[in-house]
Amino acid sequence: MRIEEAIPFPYEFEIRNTALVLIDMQRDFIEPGGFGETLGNDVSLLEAIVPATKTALQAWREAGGLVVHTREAHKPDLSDCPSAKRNRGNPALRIGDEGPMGRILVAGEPGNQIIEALAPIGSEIVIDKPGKGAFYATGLHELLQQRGITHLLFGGVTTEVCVQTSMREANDRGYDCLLLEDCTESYFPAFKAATLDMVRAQGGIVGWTAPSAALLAALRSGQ
Ligand code: C5J
Repeated sequence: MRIEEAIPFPYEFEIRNTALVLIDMQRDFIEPGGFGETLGNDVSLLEAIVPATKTALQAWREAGGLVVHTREAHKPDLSDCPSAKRNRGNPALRIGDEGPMGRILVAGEPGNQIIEALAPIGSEIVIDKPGKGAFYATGLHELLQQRGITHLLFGGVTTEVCVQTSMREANDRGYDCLLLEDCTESYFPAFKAATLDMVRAQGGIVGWTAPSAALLAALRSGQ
């Protein structure tokens, strides 16, 4: 398969060697009334990517592609949360505190669940990650290697934090990565734009970007 419109040049992949990785589409970041909103963020920016992401996810499932979901999630005893992460900025609500949707960024809490529209199904991989990157302190690389995955399509939030970190980690591990432009978002539009530019600069130093419509077209045409 080939995504002709990909920047900085066409992206080639085989479905059997490619996974769709959706980063941290969890309620606390995306839904009104969650942790993201308590921090003063406009979550409607993030909510806006849900329809395109859902369409891409459904098409990828129908094509038989592997799906990976991640959540930024700590153990209930916070043993995997460095104090530097918990205390930085002296926030009113810290990781592990009781927030509007349960304990902030703690596995198993209501706010830590992936939003209903994109909920994992069947044998899709779900990774709870204590860091920003999906490869740090998780078994993701090994799981992908076991399945012969060499290419990753990324979506999720936020573009410049967990998505970009995960893409850079993947790049260093040898994956060819493409970021779906309309399936990722930031609370800061300028940061999203800068990240897309950074990823594809210098001949795709981190990878490629493309609109999800280009992926859908490739899947439809089978080429
Ligand atoms: C993610 C964050 N998922 N912004 N987390 O990007 O802290």
